[in-house]
Order: sequence, then C-alpha cells, then structure tokens
Amino acid sequence: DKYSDLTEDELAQKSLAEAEKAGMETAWDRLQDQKPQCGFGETGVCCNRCAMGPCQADPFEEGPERGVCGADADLIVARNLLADITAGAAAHSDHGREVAEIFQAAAQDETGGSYGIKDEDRLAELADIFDLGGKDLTREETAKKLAQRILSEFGTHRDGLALTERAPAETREIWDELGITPDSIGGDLVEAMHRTHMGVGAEPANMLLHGLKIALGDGWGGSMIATELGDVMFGTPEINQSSMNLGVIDEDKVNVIVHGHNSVLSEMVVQAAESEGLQNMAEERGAEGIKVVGLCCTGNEILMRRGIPMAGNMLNQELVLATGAVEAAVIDYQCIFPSLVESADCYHTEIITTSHKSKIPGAVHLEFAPESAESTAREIVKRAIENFSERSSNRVNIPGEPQPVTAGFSLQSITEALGGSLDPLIEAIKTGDIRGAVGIVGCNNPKIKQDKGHIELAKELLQEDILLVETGCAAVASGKEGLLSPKASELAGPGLRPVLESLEMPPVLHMGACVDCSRILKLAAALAREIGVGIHQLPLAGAAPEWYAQKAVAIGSYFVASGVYTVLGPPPKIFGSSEVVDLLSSGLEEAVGANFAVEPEPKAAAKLIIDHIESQREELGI
Ligand code: BF8
Repeated sequence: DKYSDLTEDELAQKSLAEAEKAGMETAWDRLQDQKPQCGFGETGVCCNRCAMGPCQADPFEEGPERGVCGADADLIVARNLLADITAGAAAHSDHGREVAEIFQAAAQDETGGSYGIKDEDRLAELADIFDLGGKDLTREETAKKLAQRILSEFGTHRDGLALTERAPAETREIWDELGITPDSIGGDLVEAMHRTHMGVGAEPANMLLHGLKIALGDGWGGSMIATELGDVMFGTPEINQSSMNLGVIDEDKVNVIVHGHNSVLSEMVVQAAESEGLQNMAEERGAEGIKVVGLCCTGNEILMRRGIPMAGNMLNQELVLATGAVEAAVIDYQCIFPSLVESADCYHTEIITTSHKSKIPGAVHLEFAPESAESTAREIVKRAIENFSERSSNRVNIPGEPQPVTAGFSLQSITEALGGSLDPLIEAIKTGDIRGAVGIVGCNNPKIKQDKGHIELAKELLQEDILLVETGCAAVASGKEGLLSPKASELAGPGLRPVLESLEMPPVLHMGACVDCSRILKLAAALAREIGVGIHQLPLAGAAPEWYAQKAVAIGSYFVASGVYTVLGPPPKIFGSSEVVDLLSSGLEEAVGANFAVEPEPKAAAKLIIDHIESQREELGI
C-alpha cells in the first residue's frame, strides 16, 4: 500500500493510516507539498546571506554566474557548507556546554542534590586528560576544577581542546600540518560565522578547512564533553536489554514521551516517574503506572544508561501521537518538528517545552533549570497523570508488539565484554574474521524510505563480516528491525558470526545518541593506538544513509577529518560547485587521508565501503 512505500517500519505504516484518519499531517505530506524542490537550493548555489541578495549563481552557465557581491558558485557553495557545519557543530556544542554547566552547578552543590557524580572512574579519567594535577584533590575539588577547565574551552581560551589528545599522534600530526587542530569550541565557531559574512572568506578551500576545524571541535570537543560528563553524572552505559518501536507505548499506563537530545532533562523525568508518590497517583487515576518512553537521541541517552524503551526515531515523532495513548511529550531541543503541537491537537497529548531556546506556540512551557530540575520533572509527570483522564479509549491504537533490543555499548562495556582489553577484537581484525568496522549514523529523511537506507546497508555489510557500531536514528532503525539482538548474528558472515555468538553480542552495537558518535571516535582512537597507526589507516568507514540534519554534516566532517572514509546517502548541497565536489572527494583524501562519497543506493554504498575496507587492509598488510 502507499504507506509501505514511505517507511520500512511496519508499525509506522499502521500508524500512518491512523494519522491520516485523524487528519494529522506528517512530514511525508509536507514533503509532497514542497515538490518540486528548488534546484538552486538543492545544488547549494542560492545565497541569501545579505540584503543585496537573494542571489543565485547558475551552475549551467545559462544565467548570471556571480551574485551581486561577486561570489561565484564555488564560493556560494563553500560558504553555505561552512554555515551548515557551523550550525551543526554549534547545536552539539551548545548542548555539551549545557551539560557542562549543570555539571558545574552540581560540583558547586547548587542543584539541590538533583545531579551528582555517579562514575568516579570516568571523573578520574577526565581529571587526568585535563591534567588537573594532584592526587590530593578531593572528588568535589576535582569536579569543580574540571568544570571550570571544560567551560573555558567553550570560549575564554584558545589553547586547544584537551580531549583531542585522545587521538593518536599520527592523526594529530595531520591536523597540525593542515592547521585544523581546534583552538577553542566557541571561538572557532564564532570565527566560522565571521568567515561566512560577505567580504571575508573568498577562497573555497580555505573556508572548508575551517569547516573541518570546527567539526573536529565538535567531535573531540562539544559532543565528546556531552558524552563524557553525561557518563560522569548518570553512569557509563553498560550492556542492557530493552525494547523499541511504537509498540512500547503501554495502553494501561500513563505514557510520557521524552523527545530531543539532552540527558539532563530526560534523566530527571525518568527519576520522577519512578517515584512512589507519582506511581501511586497514576494508579489512583486508574492507570497501571507510568511509562517513560524515549524518542530520538534523548531516548538513546536513557536507553543506553537506564534501559528505558524507545518508541522510535525521527520520523516516528508524529506517529507516536497517533497511538492515542501519549499523555505528554516532553521536549528539549533539536529534531523536533515545529508543527508537533498541531499534530498533538488531533489527540489529548500535551506538548511540554522545557528550554527557552526551543519554544513552540501552543505548547505548555516549563523551563528547566538545574536548581529546580527535580521539582520541574515532577510537575511534568504530574501533568501527564492528570491528562490520563482526557484520553479517549476508543481512539487508542497501538500498532504492534515491541522488538527486544540489546544496547549500552560504550568503550568501557565493549572492553569488558571482550574480557578486559580490545585485543580479541584487534586479533579478529588481523586474522580477517572481522574485515573491519563501520559506523552507521544519522537521521531519517522522508526523501528516503524510512529506515531502509540504514537496514539494507547494515545487512549488506554484516554478511561481509563487517562489525557495525551505530548511534542516533540509525541505531533505532536497526533496533526496530531486530538487528540489535544477538539473534541477528545469524545475518553475519562466516567470520564474524562465531565471534558474535561466542560473546553473545548483537551484530550491531548501539553506542548511543548522535553526540555519542564521540564514543565511536574514542573506540577508533583506542584501536589506532593499540595497532600503532593513525585513524586514517584503519579498516574503518562511516555512513549516513538517511541524514537530514546540519548536525550530521558536522559529524560527517569530523569523521572524515579524523581519517574515516564516509558515505552519505542523500546528496549534500554542493553539486553546484565542481571545486567543492573535488575538494570533498580527492582534495580531502590528500589532506586527511579520508574523503566523502555520495551513494543513496544501499547495495552500491556497501560496495564502496567494502572496497575501501579491503584496500585499507591491504595497505596495513593484514
Ligand atoms: O542527533 S540522528 S534526526 S535525532 S540529528 Fe536528529 Fe539525526 Fe536523529 Fe538526534 Ni542526530
């Protein structure tokens, strides 16, 4: 039927039918309304940066070749791309800074006990990297000093980012030679926006090198800080069992969705919902309890650390409302459709915004602040309970049963599962039982059948004995398909399968939210160090088969700048400039030893990746 053309997720197909019945518009409808999309925009040659414009440079030499300021297609494309990387890196880094600010408030005992230190080993690891000096410091002193040091990296100093030291020397040398070693997270981002202003940068290659620098500041800075401090405060993920898809919504319970990205909110909502008082209140109102369910990356955060079930990925955000059984959807920021309040109007669901950065007209706003986090979280859950009586039972339609998943793969939990060191993994890579590893990451994009890009690429690679690590919406696509279960190891090739079976591991390791792509960097860096090479020499690759977000552009850029060959599904908006296309393919290969490729068709993308991995192996002599 028409729904099965839109999404691979069978429960989503059923919910799409429900949504249509309810008169709820979805992203797929809106994409249809937008067609045909603007060719100038698609190829990146439209510039709307200043009041002399908007301008377009015609890549086909039929119209004007320069904007009013004199920028040609190459510059317009490079400037737009730099602006996209900046927006993405800023989104991750602002999130990271918020986590750091809460960590500081906790260290200074200003959160009324809402936040604290759960993983002391990780705190010690960070104290070491940030060279805080002195084993005599108390835990509290260490935390305070660390918070200060980390926050200074967001703006007030330009001495580099401590966490980049995790990268192997061979990789850091490449950055130094190119001048793309980040100086400061905030400073580099401000400079990036400066460079995109009219009359500043006019050399595409120079602009794009700065793009790599801010991307590295995201991966090895802003995002990594979000991951690390999240682990310190809420615990480093351990392997756990949970479930995924729209079927996790529980008809008998008060359902609270947490949607967005920041663990400092979702963790508190989970804690509040666990409290006996609120559970009792829910029962008094006729429910069997409260169920917190995640969506998108904040869902990934609480799945990783607490085994909380997930309703789905980005394109499931409207469909989950069509179950008719969601009392409240609590959001912070990023990847939240601005039309979500209107979608919710078709049902009793209340949309609750929590950040002054991310308000939606018509939503209830309860500002989340460190000093009142616990009470705000309780208030949110209370509102959901009160809303339970507004649910119309005849409109409840939960489309199927949840899929079991295994999640919680951090560098620590992977190392532990391997018996205390990465050696068995390295050995299996050397013998060729495992040919290499690929990080499949990123979003959904309605231009691609939901989840199909992720799932098909994953299956192709697994049968070639390639181990997969995933984050973000890609990991959720795999979860819904059953690939996050040890059972799915039967899809792996003859080398990989016995390795997985002996460890009872799934063939796809869920490593967390998009900011946790930093876990993939950390794993890659650890492997490279063990083997004694740069990251660009490893048999690794990255893929973003259904990406939509500027954040994904930043992630792709730091993967490549770190030495990881990366294949994109949807084409980036660069095809109006042959210079930029050349720079991102051959130019980057020369500069950082890795490049981008674009291939929306999963089998063809798999072929590119397999060929790359085999040639890396050959060069390593394994
Ligand atoms: O940071 S994968 S659609 S939810 S941007 Fe967004 Fe993309 Fe999903 Fe999380 Ni990431």
